[in-house]
Amino acid sequence: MVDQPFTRASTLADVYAHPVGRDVVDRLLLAVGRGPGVLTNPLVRRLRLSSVERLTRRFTGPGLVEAVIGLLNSCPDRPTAQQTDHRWWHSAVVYQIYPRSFADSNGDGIGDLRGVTAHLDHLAWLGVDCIWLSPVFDSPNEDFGYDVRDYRAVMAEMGTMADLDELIARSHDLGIKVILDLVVNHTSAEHAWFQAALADPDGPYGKYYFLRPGNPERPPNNWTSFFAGRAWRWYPEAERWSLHLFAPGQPDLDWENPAVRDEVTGIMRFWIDKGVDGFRLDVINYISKPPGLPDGDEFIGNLMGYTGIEHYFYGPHLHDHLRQMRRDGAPDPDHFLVGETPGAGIEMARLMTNAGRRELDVVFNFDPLENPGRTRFDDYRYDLNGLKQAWINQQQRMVAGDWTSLFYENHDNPRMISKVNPDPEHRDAVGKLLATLQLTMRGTPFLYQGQEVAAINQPFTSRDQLRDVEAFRMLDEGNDWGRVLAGSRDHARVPMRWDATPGGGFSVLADGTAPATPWIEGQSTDPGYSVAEQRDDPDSVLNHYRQLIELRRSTDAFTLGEIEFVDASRRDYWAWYRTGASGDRFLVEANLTARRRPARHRDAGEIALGTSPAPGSWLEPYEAVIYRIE
Ligand code: ISL
Ligand code: CA
Repeated sequence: MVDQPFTRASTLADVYAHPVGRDVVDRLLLAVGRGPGVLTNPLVRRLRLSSVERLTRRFTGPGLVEAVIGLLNSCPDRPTAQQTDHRWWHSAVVYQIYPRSFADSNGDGIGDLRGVTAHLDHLAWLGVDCIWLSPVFDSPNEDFGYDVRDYRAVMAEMGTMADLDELIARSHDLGIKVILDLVVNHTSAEHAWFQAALADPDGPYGKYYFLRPGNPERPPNNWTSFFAGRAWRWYPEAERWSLHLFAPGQPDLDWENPAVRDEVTGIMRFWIDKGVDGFRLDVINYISKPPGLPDGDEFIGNLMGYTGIEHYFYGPHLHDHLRQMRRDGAPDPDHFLVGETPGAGIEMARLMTNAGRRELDVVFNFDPLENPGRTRFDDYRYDLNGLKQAWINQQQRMVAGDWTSLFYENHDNPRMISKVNPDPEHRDAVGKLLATLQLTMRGTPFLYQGQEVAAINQPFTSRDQLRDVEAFRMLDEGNDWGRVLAGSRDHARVPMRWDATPGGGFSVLADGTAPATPWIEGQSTDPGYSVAEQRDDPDSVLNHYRQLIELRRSTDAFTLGEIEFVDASRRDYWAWYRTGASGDRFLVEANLTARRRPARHRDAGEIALGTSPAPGSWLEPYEAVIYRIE
């Protein structure tokens, strides 16, 4: 039975019946390019963990089964299913802004808050309901704001607190909510807390972090960083190792310390009192680390790419901490809490977000972003059948009180059009297809700046065109250029293109003087893909996004409406019904490939919105069409 403690005598069926066990098995299968189907085989399900270890010991080593048993026995929680009230964020379209690359109002080549405010009319015109700002707090910018030096001060390059107050007020005037990016798994090493910790490692602030005495030649464990290299930095002045899952300048906070938790909930209340409508919580599933910080299993580390990840991607007190953030930091259910949770699966997501749990509202599940067995550093063509399988699986497992985010892009990932098909001939069709899938699926869509104008990856040719600490550390660690280029976060961080002028209107100075060179330069400047050019073209990707959002707003079918997939087993093709409580009913059908294929529902009803100028008995390459069912 699932509620007995797990032992080596437990079967794979027992493991799979545990929410976290199911996610872990699915994740391990994904990593080796397999789907969950193998767990339907009764012979496989009856296997005891001891047999699994004997069968796989040759290449998994001794630690995998022990790691799974330990993880499952530390997670007693079971999912809830509690109906919830309709909140604004169930129906919202969210737009992520990376302010550094959105718009520069003072000509220093760095995007800023006044630049965002100057373009809120674009977002209101597009029809988005909420903006998520990537970090704007004071930071030395080793990781462009994801290394916070002061949580209650605005980064100098971004502007002033008055500018942020103005942005929030103007957004609210336009009916647009504002959520801020809150990075509290770690701070910058320049944060006053960390400086105080180094000055007095055994004092109160020393306990805010993971500072460990020891031999300067040997870190306390074998964990590696997401930015290449080991996850420890030695500070001779303090004679201490400091844990950093990310860059060396991003020391991890110790959330087992109640003082840290109180600091965070205080920061949340400070920004909510200033009118902020919620937070996107950076790598929030990493905040609970197990006592003793045990070594990571080598096999898991090699498979997942990061040694030690099994110990913290879903730590023992994660839910306690999330519940405290909700209770003490953002108690109003209309304050939207979005968890960035790399590595967390569907069951873990439900345990973090079901309404009955009083933790978060939605999380980002990254699994659909790559095809099974792939990472963003693999240069491959993304097969949209993979998205179809992942989203259908997720939708069919959601119960009352569950909700999900829907996204393809953000400031950490390459552009989805380039992943699906980089052929310029298909750029618009793929852009409109992706827009249709994302904006008619069931969940809260998160658009990333540039996605609405069919932004694509950049043909970077050398390291000096890049700016991202992750890319630099990967190159320094010997990763080849092709891998770094394929997955570089810089693709998504080049300046927004507002018009057809040479600089794309990114830096606009009131007095017309020439602005500074942008902090990073875009390499692809093909005509027709700036906001102004797309706005003027009724057939543009931008106008398709606007029409989709307008259609979404006109009915309850695409927000809270039920979803029912049809022809789900038909490869390269995807169709579903959306039916609102109002009785509004639509059918979406899409061709997931560059090859024409038969349309199957042309007679479903009149076309509410389509991507082909002359819909016939065939679906054109990447054609997506929405029929209104009478
Ligand atoms: O997806 C990942 C690991 O599975 C990483 O690529 C990614 O860094 C991870 O999602 C965490 O990203 C967030 O935290 C980082 C910051 O650099 C990213 O920009 C942020 O989105 C550290 O704060
Ligand atoms: Ca600026």
